[in-house]
Parts: sequence; structure tokens; C-alpha cells
Amino acid sequence: MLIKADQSIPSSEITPQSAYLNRRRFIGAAGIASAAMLAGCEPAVGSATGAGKLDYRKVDKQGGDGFYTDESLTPFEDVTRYNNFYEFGTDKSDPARLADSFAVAPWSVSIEGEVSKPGTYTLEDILKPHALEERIYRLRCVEAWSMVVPWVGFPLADLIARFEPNSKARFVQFTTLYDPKRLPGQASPFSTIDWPYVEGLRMDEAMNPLTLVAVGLYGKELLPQNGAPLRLVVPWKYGFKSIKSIVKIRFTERQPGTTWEKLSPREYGFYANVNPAVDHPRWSQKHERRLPTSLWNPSRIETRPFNGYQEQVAHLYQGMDLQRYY
Ligand SMILES: Nc1nc2c(c(=O)[nH]1)N[C@H]1C(S)=C(S)[C@@H](COP(=O)(O)O)O[C@H]1N2
Ligand SMILES: [Mo]
Repeated sequence: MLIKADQSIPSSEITPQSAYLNRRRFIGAAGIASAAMLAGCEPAVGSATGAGKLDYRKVDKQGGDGFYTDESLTPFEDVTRYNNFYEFGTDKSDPARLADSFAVAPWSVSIEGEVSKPGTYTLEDILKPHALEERIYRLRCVEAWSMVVPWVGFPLADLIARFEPNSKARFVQFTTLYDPKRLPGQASPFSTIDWPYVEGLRMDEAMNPLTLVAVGLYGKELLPQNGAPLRLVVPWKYGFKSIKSIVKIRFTERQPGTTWEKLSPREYGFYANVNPAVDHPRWSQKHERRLPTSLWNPSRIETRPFNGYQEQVAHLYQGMDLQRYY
């Protein structure tokens, strides 16, 4: 999703950001995590390596709730090696290469804004009451590729309910960790992103049963490149809404700013619902490449409205002009 830094320069003349990236190899704070484990407080989720096995309920294939698809799963290798996580660089291979030593313990999440229970919660506090479940979702990137991922997580609605948002809470904003020492992409002087990465949802979108807080995939804890220790998954929206490595959740009265909209509002909207009828200004959104792909198998399929989740979410946008609110 490389965007033009200067709208007046034709895209053909733009050098990808990645060519400029300062690829400093990052040495993680893994020592902190091992110290915590020695002290006997090994977290259930959030180990330094992120490879731990999870206990979770398998997805109900007959549920008819959108939680399951029988499309072929994208192999683990592709899900964990073809990533967008600009905090680690703009190449698809950067996150897997640079994030392996990223330590996610200790971790905390601050809850702010229009809620009666604000505060800073440890990752354990956040996760403790929630039973984990599997969801098999399509993930459609705005760049016109897609995957099918077996996530493990719990409904965002259940997490939000615990903090008791008040009647002024109409939106919720999410923020990714800001730590340029651990996230080399944030230290790049050539980055056009105003860090930290932020995303947002309308409250009814956040409370929809499809909206997931993911802590794992393929039955194991998230690897750092996929947004450990916890991330959002909003399957009817373009992938950039599914913000990774969350440290802050803020409830607001007004629509919050979001990273890609701030960067290029003409190209990336706040809603970002998957919509084959609204092209990106620089490419069509009518089709997508379903990973894995190869020269012999481009795996080109039609893009579906709301990424195929219209039954579950179309009602949220009744009466809205989706050409205008893209
Ligand atoms: N903090 C943060 N979250 C992010 C991104 C990012 O660069 N930084 N990229 C987004 C984009 S564009 C996509 S397509 C998905 C990719 O998720 P995956 O790498 O787990 O497939 O993460 C999203 N979440
Ligand atoms: Mo994306």
C-alpha cells in the first residue's frame, strides 16, 4: 500500500519507501520476558517467542454466523511471511525477518476516554476472563490480495463491555505500540507515517460479533509479524483496519483519525469496507489474488461486497452512500 508522498509526482516515478529503509537489525528485549518467567509469572499468552499453544474452542462449521468458511486455508508459511506491518518495514518480507526477536512480554493496554472503568490493564488482566475460540475468516488487503486465516481470539464486544462505555462513546480508537528502538520502521527518517499507527471503528462496528480480538492463528500464539500479543481482525473491512500490537483503546464521541486516511484520504477512507464497486484511485478492487499464488496459478477471484460478510454487516450501513463513505 505504498502511497505517493507528493501527489504531483506520477506513481511510476516513486521509489518504494522500502528502498530507503534503514534495515538495522533489532536486538529484542527478550531478557525481560525470561526474567518474568523465572519469577514464576509466565503469562498464559504473551511469551517472548509467540509460538505457545493455545486452548480454544473449535469453530462451529454449521453456525451460519460468518465465523467459518470452507475455502482453502492460506498456509501458515504464507500467513506468517507475507505481511504488512510497516513498523518493521514496508517489504512484505520485512516483518518476518525483523520481528522474530520482538518481545511482547510484559505488555499492557490502556483504556481511555468515555468509559467508567478507564485504566492501564496488564495483558493478563485483558485476557483472563475470555474463553478463546477459533474463527476462519477471509482477510482482504486494500492492495487486492487476500488470505484465509484460522484465527484464535474472542469478540471485541466482550472486552468493550467490561470497561462500561458511557452514552457519549460513539467511536473507538486503537493505537499500536510506539517504540522506535524495537520497531525499526518507526525510526526511519523516510517514513511518511505519523507514528504510532492508529485505527478506529464506529461503536456498532466494534460491537458486531464478527469483530475479533485475535491472540493467535493456526492454534498458536500470534507471531510478532502478525501483531502479537493482540490485534484486531475486522473481516469485512480492508486489512489496514485490523490493527496490530495494540497498547491503547480509547472511546470517543467524535470519529477518530486513522493512519491511512490521514496519509491519503482520497485513497483510504475511515470505513474501508471491502467493496468491488469502489475502485482505489490507482487500481481496481473488482478482483483479488488469493494467497498462495504462483506464476502458474495466479489465483484470481472476484472480490465480494463486504468481503462476503454482507449478511452479517450490511445493515450497519443502511442508507449510507458507500461511494462517498468508502
Ligand atoms: N500497526 C499496524 N497494524 C497493521 C498494519 C501496519 O502496518 N501496522 N498493516 C495492516 C495491513 S495493510 C494489513 S493487510 C494487515 C495484514 O495482517 P497480516 O500481516 O497478519 O496478514 O495488518 C494491518 N495492521
Ligand atoms: Mo493491507
